[in-house]
Amino acid sequence: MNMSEALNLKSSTSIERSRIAHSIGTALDRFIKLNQDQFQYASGELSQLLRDIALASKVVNREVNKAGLIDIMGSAGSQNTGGDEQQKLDVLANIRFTRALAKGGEVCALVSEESETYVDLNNEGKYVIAIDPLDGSSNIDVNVSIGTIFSVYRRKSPTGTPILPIDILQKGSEQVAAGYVLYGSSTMLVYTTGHGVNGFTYEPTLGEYFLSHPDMQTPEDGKIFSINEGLYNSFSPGVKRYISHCKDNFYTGRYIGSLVADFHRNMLKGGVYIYPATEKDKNGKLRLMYECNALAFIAEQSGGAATNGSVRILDIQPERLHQRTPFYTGSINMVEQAMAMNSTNE
Ligand code: FDP
Repeated sequence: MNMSEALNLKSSTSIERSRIAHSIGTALDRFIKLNQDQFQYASGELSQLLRDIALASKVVNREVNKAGLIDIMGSAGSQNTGGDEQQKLDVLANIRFTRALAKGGEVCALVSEESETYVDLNNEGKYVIAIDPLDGSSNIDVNVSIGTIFSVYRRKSPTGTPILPIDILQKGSEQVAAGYVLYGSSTMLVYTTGHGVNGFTYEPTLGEYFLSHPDMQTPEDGKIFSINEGLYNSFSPGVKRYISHCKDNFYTGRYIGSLVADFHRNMLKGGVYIYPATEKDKNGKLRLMYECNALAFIAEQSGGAATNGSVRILDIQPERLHQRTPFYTGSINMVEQAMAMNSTNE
């Protein structure tokens, strides 16, 4: 009998692996550190910034989970830049993210759905953030999934100088990182730095995100179409044609009305999400800088697509902070088909 047989080492390892300890994915902090070198300007600040966002999202997650138990549901009695009624949790989430990013020091300016102008944070910071702190807010009071969406840009002007419009109004193609947090049946953080998309699930008892969805891929095709059909009468003939195409082919209609949740489901299962121009909103409803750009970057990084119906979202030059855009995103073949039907005249 050799030494390891005598000590029964083999069997103790196999028992531990197979029966006792199910392996869990790499912790987010560790994953960020391990992959820091992928980022061309690697100096640790972007990594720290992503950690700041993750930390703030844990605080927001705690608050979202307490909704109903303490007085944080319902209207805050104010309106945001788009004239939408602000919910208390919208305001709270905005404060949490702004504070975390201000404390971190890596961000010089923050663009948020909840603030009219950009927020000046720290002139020494190298990054600009565009964020929707709590998206899908009309779903807060009814316990339906909501999300946070963020885009990260490198500032163009030298650090230590005042922020310029060129720092803020950057095209989506200039994002250096983007992601979202989905506060759903479990809470997930999904992000990209331009090297694929990875998803992390929050383990509340350990207070940490763990890699659960490595290298996420949007299927090239799908059978789900997500659109607010209540607005059907105000859609263009092209969009109506595409909806008929979906129905003729017995696709499944799924629309939560929380962009992050609809996007996430379609990325996992294959599908298309469309918020088109309507008679009332000629540029659609969604915001280019803090909703569509981040999701477009993630869509492309996972093999999907994102356009405004004719132009790639990431190529649109923003002219205003709160600019809206029609949004078509999801499985590449479905987005292309919807665009083709859009371009055909009545
Ligand atoms: P909400 O107004 O609830 O914040 O971003 C805005 C958004 O939600 C998206 O999350 C959602 O997909 C969309 O609007 C829903 O709009 P409709 O109610 O017009 O369908």
